[in-house]
Amino acid sequence: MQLEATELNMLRPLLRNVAKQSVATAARPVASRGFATSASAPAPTPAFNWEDPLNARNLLTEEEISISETAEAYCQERILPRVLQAYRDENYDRQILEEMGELGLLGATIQGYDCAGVSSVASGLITKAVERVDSGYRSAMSVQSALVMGGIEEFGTQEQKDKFLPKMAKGKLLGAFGLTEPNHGSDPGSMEAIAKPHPTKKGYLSLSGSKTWITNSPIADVLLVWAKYQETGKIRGFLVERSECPPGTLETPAIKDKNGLRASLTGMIHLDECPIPEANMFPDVEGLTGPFTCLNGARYGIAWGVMGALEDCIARSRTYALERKQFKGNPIAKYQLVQKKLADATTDATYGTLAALQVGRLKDQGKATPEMISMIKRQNCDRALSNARTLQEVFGGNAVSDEYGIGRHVANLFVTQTYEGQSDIHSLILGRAITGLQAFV
Ligand code: TGC
Ligand code: FAD
Repeated sequence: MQLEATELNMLRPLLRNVAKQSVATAARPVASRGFATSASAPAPTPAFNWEDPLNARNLLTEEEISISETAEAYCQERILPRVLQAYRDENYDRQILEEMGELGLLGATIQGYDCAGVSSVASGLITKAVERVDSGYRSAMSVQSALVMGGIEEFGTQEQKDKFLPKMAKGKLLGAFGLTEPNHGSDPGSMEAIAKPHPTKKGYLSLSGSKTWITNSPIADVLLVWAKYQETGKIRGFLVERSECPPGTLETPAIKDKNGLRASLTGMIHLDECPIPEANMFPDVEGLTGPFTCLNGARYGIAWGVMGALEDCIARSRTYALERKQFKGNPIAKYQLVQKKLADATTDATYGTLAALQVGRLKDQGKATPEMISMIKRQNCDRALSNARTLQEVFGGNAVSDEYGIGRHVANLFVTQTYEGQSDIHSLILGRAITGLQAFV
């Protein structure tokens, strides 16, 4: 199903205009608008809202609420109807990226280059809206926005920014981020990919090596590949343009038959003496600081996103439990064991969202640390996976049917707990920060 051009046009001005206002009024929380009570009339007791139990909405600006609603409307009306078939077919419709680009959802925190320039919290809300539908769609967006566009914005030359960012913001160029190798996943510092001076082409480097489990790689146009620069032995970032690679120097085979994240394309990157212009290397950043800086943005986004997936699991389970009757015609939602599952999951989704929001606010003030991001990435992924798995039980046998959507989230959430630093790796990052003792030596 394709989004009609007219419908996109209705949504697009909203997000872009909202983003502009957002910059002007970001410091004004919605709460400051009122809810004043008169001295004589007692304030009415607010009702409990199971969809936002601690009223996180109260901490958002009006602009953030509008952006969130625009993203939610697009995701629920336009990509949700496509996901079941895409997941069955193990297919990613590239049109989705262009639609997201039209709406200003790609590279949304970047200022300029045709990007929306929204707050980190607004970008988290977009991510949450997308992952409420499917982690795979969020994955494609995260790689494009945080890992590749974020990397170019942070470390690229002016020429690289001008060349790639506007087209990537529109979804016309698709990015991939190659860090993981077949023999080096949690420990990318030991990577083997290497960039040497090209033996025959002046002004070019020769890039060789293999990357694996790379989101978007089979169809990506721009691949940000991290490799050791032979001259110094230090890790550097290289922008590999598929259209410029001579035959046989770049292969990106798909990894098929995945049992999770099936609505996202995953593959390998094989580089065999691929000529890369020196101008396509990031000029200054050396070592793991480069890829990990990009990962800070993507891990932050995942912490928001998985709360969207968990909220969808809660809503689906609640509806099912209210409708499904067992024992004397009672809805199973009446039984305390079922209620406890919903209470646990709702509590974790609420705490996780508030924690991500706090880190987002600190991020915009320049006060967020990588350890904070490790904390929310780990905790939110772990809680989302554990609760989704428990809520799956509410569906009984029907949980096994893909029509109910819960099994898809559970399988996806295993992946979110694994990529961008598996949860135990983030425990070690936190443990190191807490004790001051290095665990990785
Ligand atoms: P370590 O000594 O800790 O650090 C090496 C250098 O990197 C710097 N650094 C950071 N800089 C910015 N942000 C961060 N979060 C940083 N973490 C570390 C650090 O300051 C140091 O700089 P310098 O100047 O001293 O050299 O390195 P280590 O080798 O001991 O690292 C250990 C560990 C566990 C932290 C690290 O290797 C790790 O995080 N492993 C997990 C690997 C990972 O996250 N891979 C992700 C692959 S990409 C992906 O999964 C995308 S999926 C996308 C999708 O589909 O959504
Ligand atoms: P390993 O590093 O082999 O780890 C296996 C297990 O050992 C884990 O549980 C880990 O926690 C544990 N372990 C490892 N070291 C230690 C230690 N010191 N102490 C205790 N436990 C330890 N990568 C990219 O670069 N770009 C992408 O776009 C990308 N997309 C992905 C998409 C999908 C669908 C998947 C599944 C992965 C993707 N990845 C990507 C790769 C991902 O980042 C890695 O799978 C992840 O970092 C873990 O590496 P590994 O699979 O090699 O596991």
